[in-house]
Amino acid sequence: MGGFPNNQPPEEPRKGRNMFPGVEVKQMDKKEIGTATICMAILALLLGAPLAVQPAKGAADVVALKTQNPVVVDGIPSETFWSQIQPTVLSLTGTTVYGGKVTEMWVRAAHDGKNIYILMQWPDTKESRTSGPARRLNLSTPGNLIGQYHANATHYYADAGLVTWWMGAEKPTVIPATNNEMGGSPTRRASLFGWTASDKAELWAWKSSALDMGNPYWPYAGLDVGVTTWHWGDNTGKPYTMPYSSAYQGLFNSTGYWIFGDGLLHSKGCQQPGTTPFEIRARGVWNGGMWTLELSRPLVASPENRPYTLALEEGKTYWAVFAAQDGNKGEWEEVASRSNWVSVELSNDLVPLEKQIQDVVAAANAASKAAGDASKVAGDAVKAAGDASKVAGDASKVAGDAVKASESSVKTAGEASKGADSAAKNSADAQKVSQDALSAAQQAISAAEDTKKTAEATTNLAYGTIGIAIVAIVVSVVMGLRRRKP
Ligand SMILES: [Ca+2]
Ligand SMILES: [Ca+2]
Repeated sequence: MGGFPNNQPPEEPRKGRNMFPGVEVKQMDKKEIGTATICMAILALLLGAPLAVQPAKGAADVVALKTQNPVVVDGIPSETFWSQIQPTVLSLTGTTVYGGKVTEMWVRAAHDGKNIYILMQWPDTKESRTSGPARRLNLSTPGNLIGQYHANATHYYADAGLVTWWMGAEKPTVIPATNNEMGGSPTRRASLFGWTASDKAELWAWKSSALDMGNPYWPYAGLDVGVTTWHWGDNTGKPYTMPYSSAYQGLFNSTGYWIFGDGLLHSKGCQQPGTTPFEIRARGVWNGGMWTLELSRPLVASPENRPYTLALEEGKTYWAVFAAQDGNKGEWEEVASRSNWVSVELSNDLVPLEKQIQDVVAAANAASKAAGDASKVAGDAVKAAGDASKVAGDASKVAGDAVKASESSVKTAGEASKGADSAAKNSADAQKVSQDALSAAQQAISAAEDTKKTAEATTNLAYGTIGIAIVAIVVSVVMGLRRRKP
């Protein structure tokens, strides 16, 4: 186990030692860290190296910065953004006097607007991925508050990591609780820790056993390797497969504990019918004395799980407990190592490197836009010049046309002038012709008048002749008549 060649976890931590060179470590309840941080900052400035991690803007203990890069929940923090996020070092204490085997934990958080990602790392000298039967000691203790489990080199329990999300709006005042043995009866510890029925929490419980193994080990079920059927609830005996490594998820208060996915596993709590399992993706890798666990969950659960889960929202702060169990040292079920309540903010800020890239891209886009604008202005200028040229061309054409028209006019005028001269000459000729004609006409008239006179004279002469003839005829007749008278 633990054979993940790509995983290069830091060396086993020592108290007060920064496991992440170059990354500023935030440690709760340790005033000296402030001085150390300043020293690191000064050192970084002196070395000319940019600070890899910006101080969190908010006052939250854990600030989940935003990433736009893909995340693989594989227990390997190879995503660049993880190295950009400030780990918070938590001091852990036992949930019973037999707990507290894990004394410190490094927690980082991120989100991408759709899912939250948690990276938990804690020292553990021996990897355990199987659980022997629970051998609980001191059973006379009410609620097993000081419960103890038998463990030795051959009998031990699965190592585990857990997160409790407080579902109330205000900071909780109850004692942190963090395992799947909550609720169920008045003797269980949630009620002994001051929890009431209205104090609710969502629990993510990752165990290094079957749930973690995912491909290529699936299909399998529950917490037992090789089990391929549901073995609790209505689906008992039916086969199911598990799509990926997971943690199990539940809701608890002082009265009970409900695990999502009816029939997923056998639990001392209750199964919650109608809920969907496997909304928590989780994968843990043990290497070199260190567990590295990545977990993720959608910010808003599926509709059927929503009534039992905390709806996470960017920009808001929540309260959580982080815990681990070293099964080799008898930590199991209610015996664990846990933090105090820790505030977790889902920040609007990108991780520093992505912010820098975003700023550079924004600057490049602005420059590109400015260049585009300049290009457009230049284009407009060219177009305006073209328009001006066209106008000038048109003007030139108009001018040319005008010249041409003018020339044509001149020509026309010349021709007109010539025509006028010709006309004048013609007119003069015509006048002469007309005068000649008039003269001829007058002569003709005169001749005609002479002819008329002659004709009149002839006519008169004729009339005279006719008169004479008539007189002659009358005389003849009269004479003739006289001769005939006897
Ligand atoms: Ca990863
Ligand atoms: Ca262990």
